[in-house]
Amino acid sequence: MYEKNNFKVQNKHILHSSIFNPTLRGWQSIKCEITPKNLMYPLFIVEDDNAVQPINSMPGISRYGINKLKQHLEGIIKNGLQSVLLFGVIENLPKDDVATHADSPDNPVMRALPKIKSWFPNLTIACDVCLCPYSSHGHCGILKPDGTLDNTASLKRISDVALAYAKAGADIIAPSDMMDGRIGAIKTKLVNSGLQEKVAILSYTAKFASSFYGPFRDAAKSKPAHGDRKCYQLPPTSTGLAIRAAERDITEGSDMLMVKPTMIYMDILKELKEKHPEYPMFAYQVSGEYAMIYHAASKGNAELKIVLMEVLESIRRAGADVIISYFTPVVLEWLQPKNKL
Ligand code: PB1
Repeated sequence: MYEKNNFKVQNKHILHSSIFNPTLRGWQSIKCEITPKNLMYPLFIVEDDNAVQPINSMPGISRYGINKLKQHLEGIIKNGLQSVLLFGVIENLPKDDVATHADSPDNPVMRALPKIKSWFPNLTIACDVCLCPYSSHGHCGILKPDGTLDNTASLKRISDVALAYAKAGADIIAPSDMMDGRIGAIKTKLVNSGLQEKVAILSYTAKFASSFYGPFRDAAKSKPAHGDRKCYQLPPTSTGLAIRAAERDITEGSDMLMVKPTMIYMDILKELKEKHPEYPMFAYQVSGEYAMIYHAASKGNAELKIVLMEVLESIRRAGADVIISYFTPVVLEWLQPKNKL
């Protein structure tokens, strides 16, 4: 206890002694650190092998053809990139009701996998598995004739696609479809193919029917042709379903969990990490979050490096072990010793 201008401050209420220099402040936030292993980089791959297509809705992000991927990734890998998440985008291949080209030999992800593996053997490759980029109706599963979701048919199709990516070289299968039981269906096919020890599953566990996916749907040409995804993505207001989804996916064999989006779902992130501390928890900073931060900075309303590091460290504080972020390349550049804050 000490007197300060006649106001008594209890010794344990003296906080300034813990934060008066960067080292002391750093010790207060060790679990929030951002290092290369805490980042996963989403990548859009198109059919045209020589294409680089800037995405209007996501300034600074492009779709890449296979022949442009190596050059794009080399510098980022030199800066420490450890993992990527691949999304295929088709423009000329036909889209049909069963998403035939989700796993056809012409699929850009199917063709890119062996090449990326040979170029960068130490890079961990996750593949998003979903039907929406390849289906004529733009939904994430197979539909019944009445236009509602056929969960059973969807499980078969999605697990087939997952197995195809696994056989083509994927290290991680990341099903973003949100069908009930897809983790079990995928795990069963991996086990039956003898791949259960070589391919991990990263479940999009608590993935909400968010309004923050617009730029991605533009980038991946994956907007639903009719209706919305509220019958299979979680209601933004439901914590209970997020908890149940985590229990379900863990029971069915998922190796890692995810919450998506992030900034407005930090309560869910914290709750699921506290309930399942033994599972790596991923947080997907989605396209709408990317665009929001990017435009705020480009309009001069925020200093990108300071705002983005605050956002990423806060996502870590809330419980994320890995953040899936389109900003990964620029953050890895900032983390280089020559550029340390
Ligand atoms: O960055 C993003 O917005 C991610 C969008 C995400 C990709 N996994 C899905 C959201 C959606 O479009 O509904 C794609 C669904 N398979």
